[in-house]
Order: sequence, then C-alpha cells, then structure tokens
Amino acid sequence: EDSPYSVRSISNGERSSTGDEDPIVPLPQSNDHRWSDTSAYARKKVLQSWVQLPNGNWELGKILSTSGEESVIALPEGKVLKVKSETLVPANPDILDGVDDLMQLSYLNEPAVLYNLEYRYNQDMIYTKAGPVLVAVNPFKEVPLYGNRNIEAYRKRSNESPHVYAIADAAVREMIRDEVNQSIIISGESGAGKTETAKIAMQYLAALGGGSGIEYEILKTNPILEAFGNAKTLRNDNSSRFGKLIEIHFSETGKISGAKIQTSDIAFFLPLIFKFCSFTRKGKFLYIFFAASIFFMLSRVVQCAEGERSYHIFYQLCAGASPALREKLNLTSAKQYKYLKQSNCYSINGVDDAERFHAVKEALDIVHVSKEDQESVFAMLAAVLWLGNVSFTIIDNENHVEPEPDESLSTVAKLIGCNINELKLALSKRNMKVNNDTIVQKLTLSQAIDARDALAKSIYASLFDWLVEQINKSLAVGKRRTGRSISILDIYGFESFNRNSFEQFCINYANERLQQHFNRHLFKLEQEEYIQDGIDWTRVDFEDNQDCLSLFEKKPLGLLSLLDEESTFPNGTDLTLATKLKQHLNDNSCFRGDRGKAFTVAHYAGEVTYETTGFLEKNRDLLHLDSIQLLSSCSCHLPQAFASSMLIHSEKPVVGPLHKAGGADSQRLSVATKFKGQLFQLMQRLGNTTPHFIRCIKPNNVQSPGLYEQGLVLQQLRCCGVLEVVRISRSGFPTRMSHHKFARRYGFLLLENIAEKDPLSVSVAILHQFNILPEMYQVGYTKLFFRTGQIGVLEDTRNRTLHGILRLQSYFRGHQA
Ligand code: AD9
Ligand code: MG
Repeated sequence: EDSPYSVRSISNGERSSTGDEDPIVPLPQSNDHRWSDTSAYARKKVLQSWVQLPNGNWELGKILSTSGEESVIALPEGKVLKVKSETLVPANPDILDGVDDLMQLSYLNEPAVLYNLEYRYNQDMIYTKAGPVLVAVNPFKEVPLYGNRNIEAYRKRSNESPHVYAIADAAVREMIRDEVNQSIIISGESGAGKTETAKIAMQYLAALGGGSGIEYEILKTNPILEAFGNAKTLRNDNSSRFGKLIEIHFSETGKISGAKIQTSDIAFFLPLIFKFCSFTRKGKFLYIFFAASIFFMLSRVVQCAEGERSYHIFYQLCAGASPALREKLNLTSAKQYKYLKQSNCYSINGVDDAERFHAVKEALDIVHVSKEDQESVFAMLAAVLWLGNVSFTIIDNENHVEPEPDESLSTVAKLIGCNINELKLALSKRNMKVNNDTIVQKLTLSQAIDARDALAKSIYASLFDWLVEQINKSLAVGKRRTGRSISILDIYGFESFNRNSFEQFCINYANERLQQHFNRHLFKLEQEEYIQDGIDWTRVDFEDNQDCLSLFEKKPLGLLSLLDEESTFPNGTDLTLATKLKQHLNDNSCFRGDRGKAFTVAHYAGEVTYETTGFLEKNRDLLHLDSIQLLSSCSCHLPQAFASSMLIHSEKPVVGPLHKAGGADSQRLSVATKFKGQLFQLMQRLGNTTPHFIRCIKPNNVQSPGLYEQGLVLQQLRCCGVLEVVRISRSGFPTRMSHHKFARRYGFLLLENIAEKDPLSVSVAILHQFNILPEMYQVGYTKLFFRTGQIGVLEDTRNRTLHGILRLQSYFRGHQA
C-alpha cells in the first residue's frame, strides 16, 4: 500500500502478477518535490513522463491514461505500469534532447538532467553548461575536442558549444572587461577528470601567447608535477595527491613572456604574490605563477593500501635509471623496497614506467634543472626508498632499539651525505627539552619506526617543494610587472571510501570549504545582491553547509581543536581521541559517534565514517627537529636546503637556527592546523576573484569509456549542487553590470547624443534603443541585472562597431599618409 507503484500487466511475463495490483519493490520515494512540476499534468499537456524503476534508474514512458490519482504508463519494452500520478516526473519534448545548457530544459528535474547529459555523452559531447557552471563528464577515452584548431575556434568564437576552452576564454575576457582577477575552480570526485581539465584550461591560456617558448615550458611542468605528486589509487590510476593552484598573470595584450611557478607553503609565499599583484595594471605581458603542493598528502610515501602505489616517480626511477645511475644510487628493483612492496602493486595497465622516467628527465631538462641537480633529486628518492628498508633491533629490556647497521643504513647515509653514526642517533634517540635541560630519550621500536618514516616523509615533501621552486626559477624571467590574473584550482575532490582516515578527513574538510565558496557565490551573494539593489526577487532557500564547517572549526569544541588537543597529550591514543570526540560533539547534528574508534560526519555530499586509527600520529607534526639537525649536517646540498626551508616553515617565531631543537613539541603547528591555515589563505585568495566553476563527473567507477551509470552521476550532480544551480540561474538575473560601467561600455553605440547625462539615463536609453525586453532585465539602485544571454547581443554589436571604427581609422590613416 505504501508503494506508489504497482504493476498492471507485463506483456513479456517476466514478472508474474498475482493479482490486480502487485506492488513492485518499494521505491526510494523522494520527498523532494522541488523538481517535479505536477501542475503540468493537471493541464494534461505532458504525454511523456519519467518513471523510476525498482533499480533506481529512470525510464521514459508514455502516459496512456490518467484517472483520479493514478496513471497508466507504457514503457519502451512493452511494459505497462500503473503508478500514482504524483510520482511521475514530466519529460521534455524530443526537440530538447541534448540541449547544451540545462537551463534550456522546459522541465528541469533530475531524470531530465541525467538523460540530457547521457544523450550528449553518448555523442562525445562531454561538456554541458548548467547555467554558469560547466559540467564535464569524463569520457575515459580520447575525444576530438582539443588541439590548436579547436582552440582557434573558441578564440574566434566560431564554436560556441560548452567547453573548458570557452570557460578559459570567458575568464580572459571578463578579466579584461571587468578588471577583476578570475579563478577557475575545478571540482569533482577522484577520477572525475579535474587534473585533465586543468591541463586543458592551461593549454588554452598558453596558446594565447608568447613565442618565447615559455608556454611550452609551462606545459612541461605537468609531467614533472604528476610524476612526483600523483599515484595510482583504487579510484584513479593517476590520482593527484596534492592540490594545485596555477596563477596566470596577464596584460591587455595577453602574451606570455615570463612565468613563475609559485610553490611551497602557500601561507609562506602569499605575501609575496600580493606584492607582485600591486604592480601596474596595464603592463604588456602575461605571466604564470603557480602554487603547487598546497595540501600535500605525505603518508603515501611510507604506506599505501593494497592495490595502490606510492608516487609514480619511485617506480619510474627503479624501472628507468641507467646502469650508471643504478650503481651510484645502489638502486635495485621496486620489489626490493619495503615502502613499495607493502601494497603489492608495481605497475599500471598501459603505462611504461621506464619510458615515463625518460619523459620526466626530458621535462626537467626543458625547465632547466641541471643534470647535476637531477641526479641529486634521484639520490634523495633512493634515500627515501632505502630508509624504508632500515630495520631495528631491540637493545634492552625496555624495548629501546637501534637501527641495524646494514646496507640500507649505510646507503642512506651515503646518499644524503651524513655520518652513519649521526643517522643512527637520529633514528634511535630524541632530544627533549624539559624546563631548561635537554634530555636524551631513547626510542622504542614504534617510536623509532615513526622517526624513520617521518624523516622519509620530510625528505620527500622538501624535495617536491624544492623541485617546484627550481622550475620556478627557471621560468621566471624577472619581469614582474603584472596585471590581472587567472587562477586555476585543481584540488582533490570529496572522498568517501569503505575505510576513511586522516587524509579523507582533511580532504573532505577542504571540500566542505570549497562547497561553501560555491554556495556563497552562486546563491547567497546572488540573492543578497538582488535584494541590496532593490530587485524584485523571490527568495530562494538553499542549503548552506555552515553547520558542518562549524563542526570542524569551532573552538574549543570542534573536530580540529579536539584533535589538536589530543595530539599534544603524550598519553593520547586513537581511542581516547574517539571517546573525546563523542563526549563533546554528540549533540552536533552533523556528528555521530560510532562504535570503537569510528565517528561519522554528515558532509554536504553525504555521510562519511572515519576511523581514528592513525589520526594522532598523522596529525602530529612530522618534523622531528632531530631530523632537521641531521639534514643540516649533511654534506650534500639538497638535504641542507631542505633543512633550512623546513625550519622556515616549521614554526613562526624562529629565533635562530635550531634554537628550539629538541623540545617545544606543543608549540609546533599540527598538520591539521597548518592545513586549515593554508585552506583559509586559499579561500581568501579565491574570495577576491570572479570564480568560474567546472564540475567534473565520473560516469562509472571502472574508468571505462561509454559506460554511464545513472545512479552514480545523479549522486555527483546532487553533491556538487548542479541541479540547484540551474534552477536558480534560470529564474534569476545572472548577468549584471553597474550603471556606470554599462554606460561607459555601450554608451558610444547610442544614436542620440546624451553623453552629458548620468549613467542611469544613458543605460536606460541603451536598453531602449536595443529593444531589450522588459522581462529580460531589471534596473537596480546601482546595477543592471540581465537574464542569461541578454548581454551577448550588446557585446556583439559593440564588437562589430569597434571593428568598423578600427577599419575606418586605418582607412583614414592610409589616406593621410
Ligand atoms: V584525482 O581526485 O586527482 O584522483 P582527477 O584529477 O579528477 O582525479 P584525472 O584528471 O586524473 O582525475 O582523470 C582521470 C582519468 O580520466 C585520466 O587519467 C584520463 O584517463 C581520463 N580523463 C579525464 N578527463 C579526460 C578528458 N577530457 N579526455 C580524455 C579524460 N580522458
Ligand atoms: Mg587529479
């Protein structure tokens, strides 16, 4: 009775009917009627309709009859269903099949959106607009949408179908038109195509200019960053484990003449960027900065799950190093290294690691990393691998240990250029400062393993940062007069696995923030602006995720604060952490304490259960100052460079080198706190830009072309607010411009001369002259608001007119000469 569905008759008899009305499996009945427009049925205009089948998929059916509250509907394979009319969802007329902006759909409901995307996807039209947002469905195969010819078409605007190129182009145009910095924010689940999309956007921008070859260098940074920052995970064979912010600076002429990759701790470098940004507005060049390594995920260096891999570069090195290099680094095969061995996965289908290694070396050459430096980089990689093989023996009955003096230990010492005894000390003892005395604490087995892994991780992290800094140096040509900029953000998306740990905790927190940015931008700001400007606008309620963010950020009783507090307690364990969280947060509606060490957070994208196992260790600052001391004593230049940059990043009030060596554990920032700090800096940066959003969608979980799983897609569309966006955009006035700007921009097109008049009068005159329909715009106190597409007419006329003026000018100039 509860089920709204019942089977009338099924012609092929695959489902037996025992009576008049057999309930099918109870269906997930959505209490969300926002998408259905049932009034259409009342008007009996709809002939086709969507029906949700027991498996959750939607199917298109023909309405045969409607009587009372029930309708009879025929499905394609001859099935006939009797369903409650209110559960039917109206379908769009065929003529709207595959529209390139979801906003054009007459009936905007979930099945219609799903169907439209699938229709396009099947024809390799992987891009679709959802109002201001670009939706990109991962094709998992090569599609003929890229390359110079396509770039040219978008630049000339001879192709106007949705594309990343079009977004990049819009960003450039808006940057110039509005004199405001832009950002392209790419989000989506792991494997949805964010990194590819970011590269495609870069490709477009790089094609805008140069000639000096710098654009080529910039594109070559991708294989390097991917080798060191990407890894095979269960979800994506080339999963980015670091966030990347590429900042591209432009001038009015839009040519690339120099570039700088901005890296390392973004918090540390941001003040510098701001300084650069204050230069003249109308320079002549285009620059590229970029901030890689925001939120670098380090734990993968020392441990990864079954079937996954560590960072690509390790396998590439083991597979591709020349015999001479092998000899020098005492390199063996990947299978001999414990860090790589544990996940029992060494290769990726269709990928030749040795070949990739050569490509990386070539890319390093192109961005001017010297052969010598390259060798040092490889030595550091080998040192990390050999560190993992260092084992320990117990030396007393208190479980204290010392490293085995074997090949691995001596190789590490040789590779980083330190005294073997100092390495031994660093791996078996810790200096502690108690009051004013330094005490030496011997390490137990688990502490020693942590110290070893921490050293490996900090070498790797420093190496990554150092490398990007080198690329930077090589790309920078010293001309730092910058105009406006476009930032491209490629950051890992929301993650929800069967087991979720500290990494997912951080990633999902970051996504929660980005989601709020999205919401705020598209919904809140939009509405506030209408209201502020006196525009007639029916308020639209939308879900904000502030509650969830507060759960993370509230002090002192939020997830991050409690985690930090527990991390500083020497006796804190993963279990005491879990208990503490439950004790303090159980009242929060976004939090649920689970059994044992688990807790669940209700994220905007769904519930995720986290296991606290390893949380404390991963959150404690991995920098043991003893390691820094060790590295700074090394004879090789890389470890020394690492040590000094670690010191800069580790604590704010560094008085002198190693001044605080040994104590002050509690004064160091925890990983989660640093993460939060970086996130805030990032949000602040993005907050000053006009954002362009690209939502990447993964159509299946098996990385295979042509497979479109409705349920999976729908869930992602819901998560990233695409449906909500379309609805709001369609009913709103997404394009707006101040009276002043509008008058200045289009005033010259006026036939009558009213140049003396105020901007509002000029604006109104323009609107009249161009016959913009009254329902297509609204005049606010300070701005004009337009429905989508309206401003295009004006822009076209303006461009044509300008073009004509230029031709006239050159004509006259020709005659004068
Ligand atoms: V993760 O959060 O870093 O794990 P991404 O970055 O979202 O993830 P990625 O860009 O790496 O995913 O895409 C995954 C794979 O999908 C790529 O390796 C390609 O094989 C495939 N892909 C993605 N976008 C495209 C595309 N536009 N054309 C062809 C694509 N293949
Ligand atoms: Mg990626």
